[in-house]
Amino acid sequence: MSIFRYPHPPASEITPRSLWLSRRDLLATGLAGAIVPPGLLRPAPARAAPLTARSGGQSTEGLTPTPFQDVTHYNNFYEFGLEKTDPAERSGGFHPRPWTVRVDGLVAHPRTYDIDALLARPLQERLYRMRCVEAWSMVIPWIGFPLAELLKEVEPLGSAKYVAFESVVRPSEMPGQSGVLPVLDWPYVEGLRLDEALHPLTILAVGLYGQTLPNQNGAPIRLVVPWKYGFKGAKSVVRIRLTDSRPPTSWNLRAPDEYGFYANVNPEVDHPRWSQATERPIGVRGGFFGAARKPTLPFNGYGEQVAALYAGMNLRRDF
Ligand SMILES: Nc1nc2c(c(=O)[nH]1)N[C@H]1C(S)=C(S)[C@@H](COP(=O)(O)O)O[C@H]1N2
Ligand SMILES: [Mo]
Repeated sequence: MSIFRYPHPPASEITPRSLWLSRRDLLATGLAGAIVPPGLLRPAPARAAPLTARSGGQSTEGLTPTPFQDVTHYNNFYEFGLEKTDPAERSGGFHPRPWTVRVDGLVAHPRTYDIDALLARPLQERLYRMRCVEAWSMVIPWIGFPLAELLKEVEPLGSAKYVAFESVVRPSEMPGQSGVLPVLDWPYVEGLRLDEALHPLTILAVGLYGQTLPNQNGAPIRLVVPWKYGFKGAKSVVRIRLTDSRPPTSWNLRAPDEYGFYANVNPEVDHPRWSQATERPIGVRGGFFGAARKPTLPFNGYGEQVAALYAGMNLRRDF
């Protein structure tokens, strides 16, 4: 089995240790092209600023937040490398200022938003489950605002049917983007149907745990769609474009038989290489094989709010 054919999840999650170690060696020698300027190897300085938010009003019954240390040190952000620890360790040279988000495409009023203006909006805290397609999960206290707010301001045209998201391309600050490891093409791109994008649960997050977003979590602004697998939540977003056709998405381009466009969390549709029936809560002792492993819920537990979006669809085919 080639780890390059099947890069998600990283080898350390599912492959034999020998294979995992051999890839680490490859990365360490720089053979894979993942050579990091020394300055980027230092951990991110704590530059977070406090954010104030009111409750988003979602039911958070029974949800215990994953410890901050896990939320910020067990990450997927391939622009900084493939290992879970890479984003925290290698994002210290990333500068989330100045930053703008362009919202355009099929809209009446295309606009460029400055990040500081977005941060000055009324912000909400949303305690959401996050379920990675790799079968681990977290509970994260995000701070942000509904994506629908921005979309309504730019006024989607009647012809707009989808929303495309683009993450930043900055190889000088993102060591994973200058590697030649054939995993993903840059920019990282994602997409939603317009009705999914307008759903009140869909937010743009600018912070977590009461402070601005750490670089490794997608500073300064990222998408969060809690009923979908984590990879739908594009990090460090610079462009949001309304389109009339389904936009290409990074993991679907990489392996269309493994990662669908919809990517709704679904315990009944297994990934071709592992079951999606259960998940390993990060930061909970005994999570991997032990008793803490828990059942995965349809739509990640948000079915009551979102199932109607998919009425009449075949969710096995449109996975
Ligand atoms: N630009 C970009 N966005 C990304 C990713 C990535 O590699 N690049 N990884 C995705 C995946 S697979 C997951 S599970 C989540 C992880 O978010 P977190 O590290 O903040 O928990 O980010 C998603 N967004
Ligand atoms: Mo993921």
